[in-house]
Amino acid sequence: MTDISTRAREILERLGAGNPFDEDGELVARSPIDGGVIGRLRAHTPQEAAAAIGRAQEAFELWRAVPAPVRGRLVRELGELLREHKHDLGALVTIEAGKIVSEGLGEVQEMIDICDLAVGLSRQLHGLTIATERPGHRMMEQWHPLGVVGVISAFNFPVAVWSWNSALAFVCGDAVVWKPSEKTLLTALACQALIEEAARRAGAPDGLSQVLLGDRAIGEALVDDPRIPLVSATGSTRMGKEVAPRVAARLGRTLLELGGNNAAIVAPSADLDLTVRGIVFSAVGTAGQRCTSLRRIIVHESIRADLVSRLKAAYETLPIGSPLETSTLVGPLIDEAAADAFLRAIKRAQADGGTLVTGGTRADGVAGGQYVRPAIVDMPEQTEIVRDETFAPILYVLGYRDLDEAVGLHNAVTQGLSSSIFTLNVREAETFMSAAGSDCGIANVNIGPSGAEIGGAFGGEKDTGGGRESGSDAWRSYMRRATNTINYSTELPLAQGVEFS
Ligand code: UN1
Repeated sequence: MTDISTRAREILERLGAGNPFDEDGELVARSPIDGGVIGRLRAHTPQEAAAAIGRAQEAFELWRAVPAPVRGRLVRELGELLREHKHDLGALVTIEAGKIVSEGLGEVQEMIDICDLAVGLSRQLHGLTIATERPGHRMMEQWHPLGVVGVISAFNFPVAVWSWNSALAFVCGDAVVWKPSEKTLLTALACQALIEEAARRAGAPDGLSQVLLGDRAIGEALVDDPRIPLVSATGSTRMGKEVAPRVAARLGRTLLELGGNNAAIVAPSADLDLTVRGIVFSAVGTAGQRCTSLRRIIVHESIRADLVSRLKAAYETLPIGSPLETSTLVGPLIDEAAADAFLRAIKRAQADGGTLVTGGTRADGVAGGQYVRPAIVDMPEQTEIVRDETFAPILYVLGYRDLDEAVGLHNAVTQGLSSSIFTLNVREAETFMSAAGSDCGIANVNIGPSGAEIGGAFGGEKDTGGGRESGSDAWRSYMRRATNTINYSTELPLAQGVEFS
């Protein structure tokens, strides 16, 4: 057994997940750090999935009767456990997803943050009172628990995305059945162990949170089950385009977070030191494997050469290697397919006339892992490969002459998750954030497109799915709205002036 495998097993033990391994299991838990096997796990069958949904449904019926502020206790306990185990869970994220130590810890912090938000929210699930046209009447809205929420999540945020959905779903009175990525099974089991402990402490019903390990068949079990009114799915646009019509065919709801191909406009007035730091974090953080990763720079021609040379210099000092080393800034890609896609995309960009400024090759790292040098490719125009999302650290550079052209290039892709502009010019900043500017769900000024905090609603437009998770009023997706009209008079006036006597 490798050191990494031993370490993962020790962490699972400490987090209360025991020894979940089964030598005959169909699923393989690996670490992208060295590509090594940590252990095998058994997949759930579709029959087991159906039974789990049934148990979640029963738990939901008990849970929805618990007052929301009391439900908040479950999430408070989860937040406490996450604080206590932040170091271990963060390390497991590093081992299983390949994130550097700081980003593994950051992901757990994001979970703690959403728990804090959800606990407060448990006392703030509010509806409106609306003026009625009828005397002696009152009209109002109530938000009720929705049911069992199906969560399908991706490898790149293996624990935070579950928590964004679950923390809100639990305070909203729902149950959650989760299908994590097949690439991040252990972090999912760790979260499940923590939420089960939180449920014991809070006296929440058994079965409120379930995790189902498996492939497509398990995803389909969630997508097609009429007992699941909401499927929240994070992953590729291709996956979302399969999930959405199937859930819609049974008139279920979806909340989709699909891919991204995010850009930053760099205007002539930009503070270039700050801009370079913002760009490098967003383009290279998580080895370019965030939905929010920066993949396109649209820079004013007057500063293009200067920006590119500063970025090249910064890229060439990036420490690449094992994400367990605290000095590393670029860890491995998740698997060989990701590295192949990276190398293929660079070849295509070069064939389109792009100039490889730096990187774009395999890098030394830990034997068995897929390490690459983050790439900058200066492009003559926004060709198809630039408009495609390659989930890897490639940064395409495009030039512009006026802001209209920049916004045009910015919006000329099918994706619409996150975006940013670097400028000290208030007209440009406000134009970029206006309705005529960025068409994304997130539009930032003087920070990159990644690294959103949980207080805002998170999600995108167009091919990125239209869903909104985490902060603001995203909680409403996890509840159903009832409009109530109450007559406290002795008359029965009808709306719209209808007479019926
Ligand atoms: C994702 O990549 O799926 O804004 C989520 C960010 C993180 C979340 C990214 N807070 O980069």
